[in-house]
Amino acid sequence: MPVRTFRTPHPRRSRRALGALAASATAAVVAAATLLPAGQAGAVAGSLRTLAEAKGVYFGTAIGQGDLNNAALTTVAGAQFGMLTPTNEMKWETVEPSPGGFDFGPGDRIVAFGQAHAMKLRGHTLVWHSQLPAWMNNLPGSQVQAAMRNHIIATAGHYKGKLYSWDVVNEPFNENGTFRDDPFHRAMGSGYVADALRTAKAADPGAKLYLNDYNIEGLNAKSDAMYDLAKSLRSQGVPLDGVGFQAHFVVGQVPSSLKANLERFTALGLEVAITELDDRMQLPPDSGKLAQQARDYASVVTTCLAVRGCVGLTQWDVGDADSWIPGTFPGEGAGTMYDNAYQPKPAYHASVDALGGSASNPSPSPTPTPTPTPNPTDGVACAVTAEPNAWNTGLTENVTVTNSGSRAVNGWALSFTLPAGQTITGAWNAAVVPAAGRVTARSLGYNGTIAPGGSVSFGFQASHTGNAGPAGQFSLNGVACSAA
Ligand code: 9MR
Repeated sequence: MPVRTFRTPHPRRSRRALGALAASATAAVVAAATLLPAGQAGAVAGSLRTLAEAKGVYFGTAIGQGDLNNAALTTVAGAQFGMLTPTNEMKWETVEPSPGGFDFGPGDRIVAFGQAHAMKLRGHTLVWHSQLPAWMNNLPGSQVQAAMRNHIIATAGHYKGKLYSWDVVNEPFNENGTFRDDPFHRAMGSGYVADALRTAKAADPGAKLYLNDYNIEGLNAKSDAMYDLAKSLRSQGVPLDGVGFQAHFVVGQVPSSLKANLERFTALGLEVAITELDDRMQLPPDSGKLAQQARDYASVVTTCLAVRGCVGLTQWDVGDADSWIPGTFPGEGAGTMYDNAYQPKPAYHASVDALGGSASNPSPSPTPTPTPTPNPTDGVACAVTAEPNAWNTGLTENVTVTNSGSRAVNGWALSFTLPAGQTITGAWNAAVVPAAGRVTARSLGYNGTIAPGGSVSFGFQASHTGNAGPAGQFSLNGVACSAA
């Protein structure tokens, strides 16, 4: 069967209007949310998130600021997913609509939702041919490099320490593997990619830096081009950490070479991630198409789990009602794991099964997250910054730990003391226990290694009773740290 070409959506095309939700279905979803233990937003036993994290990977979703008003959608997002990508809120036209005029409000709202649900965050995207403001499309070539650097420094700088990763460059290639003719390539040639990565590294040294594209999931001319670029960047020492495979699939057409393709990228020392998964079909859905979709989702999840270096999967949008697909591919849709009323579809149950859960028992005891065994302490030295951001009764705190020792730390446990009255209610980029007093944050599957001179950031939210000061007395794998 010929693989259908993925068409780049028109930037101005409006999203499909959200369908009216069946009141009873909404009530059922909201009722399920009341089962959440107080103060543990996000941690639902047997969820995609919990099962994925038990396997050392994340399972994420994408939402936009308009979605924040949809109770059924946000309930599913907060309960089932542990990673969050803003669909449009960190794109250039939103963030810098006029030269040097920045608006981080929409992106900040997505970050706040993620932090409130103890989710990790993917930044999307710094440099992309689409959703550029007119002034950027019309800029003389001689000014493009400075504008690109300024945009990256301001945007990655604003979110510094808060994001797991950035899609630094999105969709650089045409289908035949040549570079797209966009303002960046026209002004700087292919060197714009390295320039953007180096600039992002300087702005947020702790974020994983990614290139991201669609139709590169299987072995083909476009993925060959991405592979050659990634290999060349790595050999030049350009700070590239990962490649994102968007995975906008058509039912029955998941490429059989997905695993082999991901593995050639991880062999370069890169991490890989499925970043925008959906699996569309001709509407209306029927049981045969939904069964094939379930097999497709299961195979993608299974493949990621089987590839060492595949750090996680993100589904693009939460449910079929908020999906971008029908607005771009008229007559097609139903690409997510949740139907128009945010009820789980066969693809959800198949994904749960693939993650080792039991679809017939929605609340199995989760497998304990494997605890990394810290290596010996000789040669370990560390410096820590801890920056709380408080309001009357709560705070979020970003912590960055730098390995100032002589060798890599593999698997870290950072212990610290919370001021009296502070109680942790959630964390991102680390597992933190207990909730008060002397606590320990442990690395997750994807961020356990800190190279000499390197650093890792994580964070938590906490309630407080008046003392909103930073944590103190940090020690890394048992060795006391200095303040950075
Ligand atoms: O989900 C996004 C949708 O709301 C926008 O209308 C569209 C405009 O281009 O972008 C969608 O997200 C895209 C992502 O940023 C990059 N890969 C393809 C995604 C789906 O079009």
